[in-house]
Amino acid sequence: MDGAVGVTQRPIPPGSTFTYNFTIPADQSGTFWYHAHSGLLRVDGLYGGLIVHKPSPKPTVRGLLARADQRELGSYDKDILLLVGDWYHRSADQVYSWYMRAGSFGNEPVPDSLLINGVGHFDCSMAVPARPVDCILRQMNVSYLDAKGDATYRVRVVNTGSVAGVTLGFQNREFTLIQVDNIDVEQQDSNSAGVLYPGQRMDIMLRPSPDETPSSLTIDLDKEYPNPALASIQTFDITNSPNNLSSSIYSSNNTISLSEVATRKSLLSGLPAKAHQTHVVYTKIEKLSINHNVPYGFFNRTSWRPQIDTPLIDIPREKWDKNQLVLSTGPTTSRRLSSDQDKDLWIDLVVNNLDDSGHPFHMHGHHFYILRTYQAPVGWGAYNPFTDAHPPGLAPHPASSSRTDSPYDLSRAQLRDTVYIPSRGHAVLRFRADNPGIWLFHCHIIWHQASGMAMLLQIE
Ligand SMILES: [Cu+2]
Repeated sequence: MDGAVGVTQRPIPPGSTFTYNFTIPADQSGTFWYHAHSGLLRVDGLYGGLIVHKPSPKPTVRGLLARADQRELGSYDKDILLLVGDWYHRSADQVYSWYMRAGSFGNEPVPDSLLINGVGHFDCSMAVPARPVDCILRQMNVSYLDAKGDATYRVRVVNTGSVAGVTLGFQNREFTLIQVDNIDVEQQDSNSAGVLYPGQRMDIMLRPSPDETPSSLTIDLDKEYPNPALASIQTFDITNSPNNLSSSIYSSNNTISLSEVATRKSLLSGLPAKAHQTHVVYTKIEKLSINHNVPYGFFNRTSWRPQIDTPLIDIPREKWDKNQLVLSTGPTTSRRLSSDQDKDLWIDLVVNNLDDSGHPFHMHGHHFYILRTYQAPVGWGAYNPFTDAHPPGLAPHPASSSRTDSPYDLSRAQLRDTVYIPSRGHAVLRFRADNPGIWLFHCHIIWHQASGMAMLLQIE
């Protein structure tokens, strides 16, 4: 019950009720979020946080649930959830109509503003004549982040936005990064971390400020989608401190790069040197004349759209339509070598991004180990392990003649569920196919997802 319309369920009609019933494994906890997976509803605000606490040894005792997390990660005084994302002043349907025409040239619609937990601020005088905003100047006293200076807060950050990555920075406060996409990482101290792309999460422990100096939070929207009318760097006071810090300049030379953060060592121990199966796909936004130069997202030759009304799990495979690109692990009996002692099936998925922009891809149903991401300095940066002797940008392995050695440094693999694949590059993802079903793999930039940048994995 992952909510993927057209794959595992029908859309929930307006005014009706649907109950999601799913079991969370004991080893899965952390910061998640729920959001509509039908059309563009997520953009207009149909989302919220979903926090899973570690099971307590005595779950019947009230209050112990949250404390199980605390014992593991060190104590903290309070949980704070920050749903951070870009925001448009027009409805999602209007924005999408602008994008899905030849005249957009495939340039993604640039956001007008940004929201934290549904609230933002916008300078009315910044609105451009081409896009008038019904705007009233109002002094608001909103506490975006009520984190008093004398306590430690576990701040859970989710990028709930449509297109832009965000970097978070704190002035006069230090934090420890503890989780990325609800997975424990080797802890790191800083006052800034990014880039957090749509769909991704990070958990930090925000420490007390040493001398109760007023502090602030700065959010920096990725410059990939610049809008001259939008202040891409915005500062928010922490607590309703009397000092207005908005004019002060925030800087950090110590920003944690989330794409390089080390997953906690113990979580890498089960990662095998080789996978049983390797699948290779290519993805790109294409403006084809056959589609009147309107941008559509593709995997290989297929642009995904949900099969009308009926989810794939209810349709025999021979009746799936031409918009469904499905990679299948095949029947369980034929999939493993007889010599294989390991009962688990491991899959390598090589995703080549032939596009001029990067894409944050999310896989339903599984976390995956990112063995490698690569961006080509020149050319396409594509990798096909069936035809290429070694991945581009990597020297041939000294012992590659044996063909058993991994070309990847497995000790640096990152366990996540949403990976940013750079432009003209690729990612190699390895995952344990232990969750049977049909799972969507899609770009989390909503305009790309809606225009077809998605495919399916069938785990049998
Ligand atoms: Cu994308």
